[in-house]
Amino acid sequence: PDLFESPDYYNIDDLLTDEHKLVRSAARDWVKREVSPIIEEAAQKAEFPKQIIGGLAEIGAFGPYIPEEYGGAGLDQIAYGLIMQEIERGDSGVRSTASVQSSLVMYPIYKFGSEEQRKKYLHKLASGEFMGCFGLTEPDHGSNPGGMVTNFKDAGDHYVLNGAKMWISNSPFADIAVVWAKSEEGRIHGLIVERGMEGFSTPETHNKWSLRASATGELIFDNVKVPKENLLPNKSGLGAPLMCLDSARFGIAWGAIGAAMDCYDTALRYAKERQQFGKPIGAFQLQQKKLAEMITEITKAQLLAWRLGTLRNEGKATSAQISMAKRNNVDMALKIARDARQILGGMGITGEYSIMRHMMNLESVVTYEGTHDIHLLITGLDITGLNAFK
Ligand code: TGC
Ligand code: FAD
Repeated sequence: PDLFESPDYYNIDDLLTDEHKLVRSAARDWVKREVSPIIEEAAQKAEFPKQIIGGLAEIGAFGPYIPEEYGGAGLDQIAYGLIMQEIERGDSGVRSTASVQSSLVMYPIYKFGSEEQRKKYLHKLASGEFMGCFGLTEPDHGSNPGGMVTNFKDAGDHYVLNGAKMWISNSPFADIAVVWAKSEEGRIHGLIVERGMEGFSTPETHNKWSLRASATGELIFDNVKVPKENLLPNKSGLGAPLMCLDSARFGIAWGAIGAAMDCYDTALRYAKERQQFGKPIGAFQLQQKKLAEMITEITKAQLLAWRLGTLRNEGKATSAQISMAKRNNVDMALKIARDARQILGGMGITGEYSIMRHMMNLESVVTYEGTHDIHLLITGLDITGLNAFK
């Protein structure tokens, strides 16, 4: 059965292949069945619902575009985007787990790893037997990861890793961490650090008001001995983690549309049913303005994401184009969540509806993977050639 019930104001479905629609239906069906019924309670309790890991693997959310020979789903970029959209319709925190596993853990191992590393980790990550996390951000280096101080020294048959990472999605339960650290020469490299290595700990970050169903923590390295074969050999420099971010940011540009669609769907239905002053609140111009602007912005975001997907499929999307879509689409979703919350009045602040959870989640999404400001500066640099960062 065609499970698609969602805004498609510009018939964007006509731009999708049958495979895209099939992948989307499977993801949407799974989110409805397995995520929507449990996610509110998980968020209220601030617990990552580990029971959904197997389902995420089954819908191809772990490594959608990683080739099948390495356990991935072997899909194209638009299918990857649609899976992220459907997951984030459920919850941005669940999408975070999938983004990190796919684009920040599997992708660097696939792209920069040795054949042995690919064979050792990728199948297990695709099936969810192993969960991963990505350590770039540090307490004193967020928007400016190039300033990182985490470092490793050559100690003969192994490296010795020291430093700390902060705000790391999945860290409290991850089996492996892809960690970015500087060599003695000051060059950034990726290292695979495994849970259980002596001196490696992952304390959880508590009391978040956002992404409560996603576990966030630190990565602390106190003279951790990392075997030399755990260094990703095929790319170094800040460009390596930034390539991972390009892939994750692309997925987020699609994911945010899912959160926005869920808020819009909920607000539209509510506005048609809720009566005040003798008529549905959807009959008042002020509420129609909100709803009409929402569908306009969702439609623009869908077109941006679809076009970016075709460019990524052709290997032609630039990082700056990805920044524009991430920034626009997350900002769009956050504004829609805020307006949708108002349409629901007092009901909008309760856990009976998903809107307030989306709104709080999106406050993280607008900050992680490059803040709203940073992505604007990337566009600014791209169009002027003048660097306003430093
Ligand atoms: P800059 O001098 O511009 O660049 C350093 C080197 O990297 C190259 N490069 C890229 N390469 C590949 N892809 C890209 N997108 C690239 N962007 C730049 C560049 O050519 C250069 O190469 P080389 O050979 O000349 O050395 O670097 P910068 O230090 O000025 O910083 C640039 C800036 C600010 C844009 C960048 O650092 C940045 O994007 N900052 C934001 C940090 C960020 O996004 N952190 C995210 C952490 S992970 C996360 O949040 C996960 S959330 C969980 C989830 O996804 O759900
Ligand atoms: P800062 O860099 O200190 O920025 C603070 C403010 O200053 C922002 O408004 C920013 O836009 C502004 N600013 C900074 N520099 C400039 C400038 N040059 N010009 C103008 N304004 C500027 N990181 C990981 O590595 N892995 C993860 O899995 C991960 N998961 C995360 C999960 C959550 C829930 C959160 C909240 C964050 C996560 N992050 C992760 C970290 C995230 O990427 C950083 O929070 C983000 O890059 C911003 O860094 P910061 O928080 O240090 O803010």
